[in-house]
Amino acid sequence: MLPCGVCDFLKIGELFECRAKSRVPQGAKSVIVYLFPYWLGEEFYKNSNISKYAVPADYHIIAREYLKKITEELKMEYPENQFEYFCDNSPVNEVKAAVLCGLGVKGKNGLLINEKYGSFCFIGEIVTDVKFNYSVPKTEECLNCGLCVKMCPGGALSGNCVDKTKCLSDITQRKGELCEEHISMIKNSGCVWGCDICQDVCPMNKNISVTPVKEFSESAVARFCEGDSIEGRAFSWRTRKVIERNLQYLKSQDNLI
Ligand code: B12
Repeated sequence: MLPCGVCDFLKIGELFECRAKSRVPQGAKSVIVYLFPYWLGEEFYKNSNISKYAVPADYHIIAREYLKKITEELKMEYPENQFEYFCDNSPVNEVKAAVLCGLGVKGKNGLLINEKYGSFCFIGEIVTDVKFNYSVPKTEECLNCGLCVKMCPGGALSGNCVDKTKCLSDITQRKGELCEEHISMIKNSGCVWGCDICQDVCPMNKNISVTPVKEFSESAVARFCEGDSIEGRAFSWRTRKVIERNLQYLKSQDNLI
């Protein structure tokens, strides 16, 4: 069973500007948030050169399949009401929504940390005009150890927010040639897509459970090599050019590729 909770839509606050915003139901009252854990176990990532979130098949596709099915069932039960599902490309601040739904705490790295699955969870949600019973948010906070802030390679974390311009995950996704500083950040990380450093150092990610989502474990590929297919992978939206450019940066220093 996927971890799930409900929060008051009005508590989400300002919605992100995006195309999906127009799909939010009029008079929305509840956000039903689901977590899609993706941790596969330490062993799995030993030789990996991509971020853990990009190891399984594209989560957008898998999470949306689950959300679509749940939405259809809800529509059958509440034929007079509206239900719309979102994942990532969403007007909803998903970390905030998951916190409000009692699904975990927000770490200093800006991510939702669930008690059982750590921060290695994707977030998806259904917005509806039905008023369901709201879940109770956690009263605890993250451990406040500050390791994520300290170890972030770009100094992107301040403890309150993420400076996207300095976040290595964002840097790996940019198009065109990168500056020397950013190239060396990629080389040092040994990772050609995304970044997990702020999650890997988090003590709340120790002894977490592996994913119950079989679509993630069955599709997992821990490495990206030159010429590999990008179809159905989390990095495909950025085209092969970007990830292969990063691969060349690593190759040029004979790093792990
Ligand atoms: C844009 C984006 C990025 C950008 C910018 C990130 C950022 N935080 O700004 C980049 C490309 C850098 C990125 C990177 C990553 N991302 Co991203 N990203 C998003 C996206 C699409 C929007 C986030 C956003 O713009 N936030 C805006 C800022 C201002 O919000 P904020 O800093 O979190 O919060 C402010 C307020 O909302 C408020 N607030 C926040 N929470 C709460 C809670 C309560 C109760 C209250 C009252 C207030 C409050 O206070 C904050 C300060 O003003 C979300 C999906 C979504 N729709 O939410 C995924 C999402 C956050 N990303 C996700 C992932 C997996 C990642 C990576 C781990 C991928 C990787 N391994 O490389 C990294 C992690 C880097 C990091 N430490 O953030 C997951 C996170 C899952 C989780 N467990 O939390 C999400 C939710 C996508 C998903 N559907 O699963 N991401």
